[in-house]
Amino acid sequence: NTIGIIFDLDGVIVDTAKYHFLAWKRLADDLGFEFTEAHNELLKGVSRVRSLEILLEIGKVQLSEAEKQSILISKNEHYLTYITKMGADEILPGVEAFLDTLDALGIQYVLGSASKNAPLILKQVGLFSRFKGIVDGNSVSKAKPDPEVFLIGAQKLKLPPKQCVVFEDAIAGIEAAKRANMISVGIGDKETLSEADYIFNSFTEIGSNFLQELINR
Ligand code: B16
Ligand code: MG
Repeated sequence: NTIGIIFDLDGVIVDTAKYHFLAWKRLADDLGFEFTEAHNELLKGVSRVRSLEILLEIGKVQLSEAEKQSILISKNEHYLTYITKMGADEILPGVEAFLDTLDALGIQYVLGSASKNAPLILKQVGLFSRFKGIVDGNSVSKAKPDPEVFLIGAQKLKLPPKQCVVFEDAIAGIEAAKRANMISVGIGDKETLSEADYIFNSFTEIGSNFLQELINR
């Protein structure tokens, strides 16, 4: 069976969660409440607008629409100061070797991320041109766990959903893959991602026969 791969970005290809954290924390400091790394877990895989809603719930702060818009702009400005300093050394372990294997086997892959900054980040780390297509926060109207992002990814791969394999680090992303009727591979904590069809701590853990196993499914 021909398979195609859809990669999430943050937490799978690169760890940009630490930069999202620094940017949101600065805003929380300005608003006068504490924002911790544990709180930041709730924002993984979630859209920028929804992230702000969660942040304001944590701080029990209510803002006008205009104030929210201005915070969203500042947040992204802070975030961009970190992103524009990124380089290839921030690609997560095993990712490039895995892409090399996909290329060697002729398996195509696209990006399926909630981030509006996804193209910039991929260019910063030098991976942009390797992807057959990019589906990001600019091209979807419904955020994960809605399957929209991955269904558009399947169209770019020109494959039916059941032949698509999604690599995700967030619970919302695994749920989106399931709702899209795709095979899901969790990258990260076994307990957190227990709903995934397969789970690995990182790409370095993926054995050489795994892709063949997916093809034979
Ligand atoms: P932006 P992913 C997601 O990326 C992040 O995990 C999430 O924390 C962030 O809020 C979202 O992108 C939106 O990012 O502000 O750059 O549009 O995991 O879907 O690749
Ligand atoms: Mg992610």
